[in-house]
Amino acid sequence: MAAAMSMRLQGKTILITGASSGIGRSTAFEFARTCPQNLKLILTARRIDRLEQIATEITQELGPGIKVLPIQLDISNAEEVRTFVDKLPAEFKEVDVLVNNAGLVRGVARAPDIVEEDINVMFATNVTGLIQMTQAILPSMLKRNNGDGAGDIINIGSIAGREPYVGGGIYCASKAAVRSFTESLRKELIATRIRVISVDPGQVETEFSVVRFYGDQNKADAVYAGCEALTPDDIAEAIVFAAGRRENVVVADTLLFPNHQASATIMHRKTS
Ligand code: NDP
Ligand code: 8X3
Repeated sequence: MAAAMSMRLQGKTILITGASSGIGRSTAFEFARTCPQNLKLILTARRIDRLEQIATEITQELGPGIKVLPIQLDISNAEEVRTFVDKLPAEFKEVDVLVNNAGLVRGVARAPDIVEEDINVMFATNVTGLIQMTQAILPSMLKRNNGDGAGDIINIGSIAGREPYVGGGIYCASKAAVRSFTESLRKELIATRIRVISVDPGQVETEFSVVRFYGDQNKADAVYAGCEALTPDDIAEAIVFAAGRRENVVVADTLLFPNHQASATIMHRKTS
């Protein structure tokens, strides 16, 4: 299977948003390790220093078969997203796989105490940013294959988009919006060969909770206490698996839990 996947990914250009950390970073490495012979990776996020470091590490580990282009991009900035494709160098312009991964949660406040800035940032990043990036890349995917279209759009949702929980009013709503947009898009593109793929993780230990608690590492650690969360590599494997299927196979919907999790709020915690 690994050899077939590698063959199918050969020569592709993969664009990953939110590649500076967590799931996005792991996805960059997983693509590179799966197809080290010939692949182009466009890595985007706001922290360009991180992206440059990841690009260096990928090149050191896997050699010249992987071309990595780190680009600073704030996906919540509509103007940056709008002008993004035009600024890509010619050899990276034709994106084959878009991994819409950038996203964040801020706070655990409940209505009516949710900070307006947090509401705006979550929707601008998780929803509007994802939609606008998709709209920026889609036209070139639609032109391929004699007008039949080709390419993969992989949207990272969440269990939170399926099951709203207390203290997640805005984040859950944003991920429900991603789920709804993803399903509309798959239906809208049904006459094309573009695959619309959804990967919904449960609990994954990344910088996600540190961001949620505004940098408070102790509060973030408490989220995972007594649990064995998924690693970002676990999600990256699912993403690359989906992109590496035979062209006629669409991994439309995926939900990944760690073994102790059965819903957004049902976790078994070990007390030692
Ligand atoms: P991390 O915080 O580790 O990574 C988030 C990534 O998103 C970073 O690379 C960050 O880069 C990027 N990002 C955030 N805001 C922006 C922005 N405005 N513009 C561009 N990039 C941005 O968290 P995860 O890896 O866990 O999160 C990745 C995705 O997975 C998110 O969509 C999240 O909602 C989803 N998810 C996470 C789960 C978890 O338990 N961890 C579970 C389910 C879903 P930078 O700060 O450099 O811009
Ligand atoms: C992240 C999972 O349940 O912590 O999307 O919100 S959850």
